[in-house]
Amino acid sequence: MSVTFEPGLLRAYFVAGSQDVPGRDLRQVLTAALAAGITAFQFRDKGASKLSGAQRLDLGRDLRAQCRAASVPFIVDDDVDLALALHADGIHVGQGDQRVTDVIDRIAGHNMFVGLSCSTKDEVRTANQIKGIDYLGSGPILPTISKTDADPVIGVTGLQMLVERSHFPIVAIGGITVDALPAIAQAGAMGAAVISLLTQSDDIDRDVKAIRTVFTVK
Ligand code: TZP
Ligand code: MG
Repeated sequence: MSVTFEPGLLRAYFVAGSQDVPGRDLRQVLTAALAAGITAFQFRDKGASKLSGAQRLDLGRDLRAQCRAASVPFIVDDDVDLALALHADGIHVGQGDQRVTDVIDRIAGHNMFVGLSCSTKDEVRTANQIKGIDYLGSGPILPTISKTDADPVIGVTGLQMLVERSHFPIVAIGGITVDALPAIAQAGAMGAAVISLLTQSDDIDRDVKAIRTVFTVK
């Protein structure tokens, strides 16, 4: 059974790949994050990842199984073949990745939801015309250490501008700290997508609960 999309899934959205937990096992970090109550997980194994294709598939299978057992949606970043192989619930694509319309065509019939990164008004305007998108990811809200080729910081003001124009629910991403959460919610985001807040946390349970407290189901 795959998880169907609903905006509440965006509340506490954990993103990670092997490159985000050097010297550690992502399975263990995900176990803690799931136990703490994340509402979605995106497998984003890229950039400085040292995994081979076979290792990525292996790791992905385990992470996928963990999410399934917790009834939390499992989303794959920017790799349709991997998403299909892992029977992901969703796929997320960036502006520089495969064209979102091609991705939507390829996953037809696979019951997968679609997220698209948008950081400008023009990108949101274009996305609004595309049938098959379920949510947008927007940022970076603040400077990030987790993505070397990140777009310029848009801030909470930029986020609010995108929220006002978007036909889709938006999850905010990039440099998000616990302190930044109230302003992000105020700007109209449905949730926060985070890497380092959780991969570098000394208390994952506390930090996931902090996110969930700010983004309550509307
Ligand atoms: N896309 C825009 S910023 C970013 C991604 C994947 C990285 C987010 O990581 P962090 O550690 O939460 O800033
Ligand atoms: Mg692979």
